[in-house]
Amino acid sequence: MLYPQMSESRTVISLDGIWNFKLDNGDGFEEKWPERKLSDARPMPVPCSYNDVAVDPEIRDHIGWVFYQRDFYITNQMLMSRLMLRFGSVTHTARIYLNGNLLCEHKGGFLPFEVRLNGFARAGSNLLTVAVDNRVDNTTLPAGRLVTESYPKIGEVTRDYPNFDFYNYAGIMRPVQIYATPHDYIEDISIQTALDGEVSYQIQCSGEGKMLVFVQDADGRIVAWGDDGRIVAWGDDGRLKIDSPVLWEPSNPYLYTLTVTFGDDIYRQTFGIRTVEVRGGRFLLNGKPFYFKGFGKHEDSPVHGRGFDSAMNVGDINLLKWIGANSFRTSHYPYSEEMMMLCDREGILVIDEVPAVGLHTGFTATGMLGGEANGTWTQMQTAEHHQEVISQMIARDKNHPCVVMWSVANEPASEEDGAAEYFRPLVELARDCDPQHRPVTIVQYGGATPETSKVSDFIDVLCLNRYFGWYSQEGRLDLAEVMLEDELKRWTEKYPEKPILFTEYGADTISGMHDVIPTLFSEEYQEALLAMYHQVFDRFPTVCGEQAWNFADFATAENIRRVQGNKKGIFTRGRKPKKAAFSLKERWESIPDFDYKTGK
Ligand code: GCB
Repeated sequence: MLYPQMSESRTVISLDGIWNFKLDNGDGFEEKWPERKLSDARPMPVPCSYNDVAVDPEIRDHIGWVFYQRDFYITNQMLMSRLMLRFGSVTHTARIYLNGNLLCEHKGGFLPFEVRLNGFARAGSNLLTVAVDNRVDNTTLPAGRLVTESYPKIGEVTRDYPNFDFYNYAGIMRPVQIYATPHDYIEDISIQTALDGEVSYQIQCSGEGKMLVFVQDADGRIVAWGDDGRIVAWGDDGRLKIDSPVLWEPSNPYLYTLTVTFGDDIYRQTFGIRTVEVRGGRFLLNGKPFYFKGFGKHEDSPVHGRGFDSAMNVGDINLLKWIGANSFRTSHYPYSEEMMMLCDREGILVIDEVPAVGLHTGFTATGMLGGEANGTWTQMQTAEHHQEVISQMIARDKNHPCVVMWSVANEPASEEDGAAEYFRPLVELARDCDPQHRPVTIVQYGGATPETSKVSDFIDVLCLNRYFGWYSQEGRLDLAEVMLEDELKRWTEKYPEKPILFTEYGADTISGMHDVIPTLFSEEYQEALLAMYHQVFDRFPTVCGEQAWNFADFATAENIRRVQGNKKGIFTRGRKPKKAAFSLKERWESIPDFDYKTGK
């Protein structure tokens, strides 16, 4: 799926700004709210989560539908083009209405979708209404539990328990755009590269036209020509060769641009020349053993919630560079397309994760769940939607050089009966969807050991989230260390050919809380715990990286394990460093991106 872009043939108009907003009173659809101006509406920024801006518990904790609305003008001339309305993401379910007519419904809160406006939009004023539902249950990703309970005096109360440890922010979270293209247009582009400069491309078009393809380097010089002026219908495949290619690497994220002209349409797709491969227990970038240094992150900040915020994104990338990191995981959902483009440009490697979190009926991280052990794969009704989000994420992100691995889930019940049957087809799907054949992983929690995991045989990299010294052996780093080392030994004995990446390890830490003896929640304990993990990682050659949990403190649902959110950040929610940030900086600045453990 192509990102909307201005070119000689394309126009993009932003619909971001202040929209009207209203909670559904339960009758919004029956009363046909999309047909007229919302009465008693309040202002709501787009893009943004609605929860924190409203300063109103009724809105923050609302369960179910809300309505957004705005009008916009269209000219006669615009109607002559192919006109699309595109949402970067609406969390979690959206119904889009134009002038009262339902245009489309979309499920899944973290990926873009678009709908054609021709035939529905009219010259002049148009009324756009977006209804948004934030409910999560055993059919959604992420998964949750909708529970109705009865209370004395109050009666029935419905609560929606997220089966995941981040606040269930909702709304129109990413940019909304209208874009226009010619009627015969470029629909999709896929690019694959090799280290010798060979570039293969597949172009999908709608209609018929003259095709012209060429590549420019970062200074705009044309360095390779592909097809030159043939008439093609519906698409084209080809190969071209760039002499003396400059490779994309974290220290030099060099980008080329493939320009495609098809009839009157022009689209420019950036790409980097790099390869990714897993071989002999190593993760290879451009054929060299790479060491991941970084974090699991969240799209999370005060006021915006999970809403797109380019200042926050650029600031976070700069903090990653300050601390010596070279990578992050998009825990626990695909991040904005704008963030992916930034990582391409800034040389940050990304593990791209679908929103498959909460696939564990026995999971208790929110302190409120708990369920049937071994019941996950009979209770969850997510398999079909899981396929959708995998193929949509890969279709969206396949050309990004920054993306080096796909994560098909975070901490599912991979030790339970039925896990292999559930996941094997999904891992195969991810492999089939990706023209670049990146490695595929499933991030596994402590309950899935080398002995119990039912998915480790068919994933490429063992991604482990471990909390020895926090959720177990709390306060006893000596015990935590032997447990961690023992488990790592067992993983490496069973899977000597698979690299191991630590995708989570950490401790809740209250910024400003200090102690001479490193006690739980103190800045000193966080620092000591990370140092202990690092010593153990350094004893194992197939540990190919460390991504601490979390980059910054973040909001979660209310529960007794969380004090105004999860405090495992190395930075506070306002991005101030805790003590551990300085020791991480020292360590990571001394670890090279390549050949850390090969002694070269
Ligand atoms: C995990 C989850 C992550 C939580 C973290 C924690 O294993 O993957 O979403 O936030 O633990 O801090 O408990």
